[in-house]
Amino acid sequence: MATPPTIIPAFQATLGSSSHILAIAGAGLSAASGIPTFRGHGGMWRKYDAMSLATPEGFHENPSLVWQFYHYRRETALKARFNAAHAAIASFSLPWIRHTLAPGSTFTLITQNVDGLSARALETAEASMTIPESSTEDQPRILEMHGRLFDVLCSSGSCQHVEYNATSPICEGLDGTEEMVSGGTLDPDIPVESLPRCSKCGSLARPGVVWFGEMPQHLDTIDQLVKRADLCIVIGTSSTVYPAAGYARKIKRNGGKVAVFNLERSEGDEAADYLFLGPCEDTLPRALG
Ligand code: BV8
Ligand code: ZN
Repeated sequence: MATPPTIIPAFQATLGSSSHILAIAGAGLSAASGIPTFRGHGGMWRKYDAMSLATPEGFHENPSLVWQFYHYRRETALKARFNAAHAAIASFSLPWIRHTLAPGSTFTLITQNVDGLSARALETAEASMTIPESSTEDQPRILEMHGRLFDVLCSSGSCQHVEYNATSPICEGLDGTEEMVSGGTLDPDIPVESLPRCSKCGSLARPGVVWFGEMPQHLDTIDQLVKRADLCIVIGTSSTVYPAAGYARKIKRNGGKVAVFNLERSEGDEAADYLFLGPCEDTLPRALG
């Protein structure tokens, strides 16, 4: 189903009449930056079993395998640059830009991605212009609900130390393993002593991402924002992981509108009011332009 040319003016008319806009993003938003998605061709879950790597049990079972997987993703994200879709969302997050298309509206990006690229795009957008003092907003511009690759937590359960750590490599023991991991092989025998340690107590550290079975971050804020949203923009996600996958349906049920930006058809997009099929790095800058 091609995207009809009339879709952009129609979508922008809806932007103009929306008061509280939410964007829900997934791995497809970062695909053009060279970050592999989970389920598509070349997707990470194709090569690795998500449920054995992205779970607390998997980490407990074999921290060496899990750390190689996340070290590979850290190194990939460190080399990546945000793309035109990240930049379009970042500009739209700035009220004095957004209000030309959506006067008086509020906006938050809720991202499932842990690569930090949306935050980098937002920092660049904010730094590139002087922020008019009138723009003080009480709503967050971005919520990283599945955590961040560069947050490193103590896994001891008692120390609770968290730090932002973007060093490459994070530790000697993982250095150079990214080549193997990208080929789909993991070395189960990196000794646990050579894995990242908590800088406070020396216990084994873990990546600061939300694993399956763990509580996503910022849920209370997200639930409030979903309740009052009247437009949901769904970008580059298969909409298969909850609770993120349920937000668009909730907003639709509350009488709001839904726009989906995806390379191909995705779960629940038949309920969308606007369906932009194609690479979001092309479609999104045009729709929010
Ligand atoms: C939880 C971080 C308790 C780690 C990830 C109902 C309610 C609540 C929970 C559940 C429920 N039912 C089941 C559950 C449990 C579970 C779950 O959803 N399981 C699934 C398998 C059914 N959920 C959880 O465990 C969550 N926690 O439930 O806590 C609770 C209870 C009640 C209420 C609240 C909480 C925690 C889940 C978090 C897991 N962590 N990531 C890491 O990254 O390693 S999940 C990971 O996969 C992503 O973060 C993302 O969330 C998810 C889905 O991936 P996508 O981003 O969609 O990527 P995917 O590859 O699938 O698709 C890419 C899409 O992009 C495709 O559609 C493709 O066509 C498109 N695309 C590609 N290129 C482009 C493009 N589109 C546009 N342009 C392009 N260029
Ligand atoms: Zn510690």
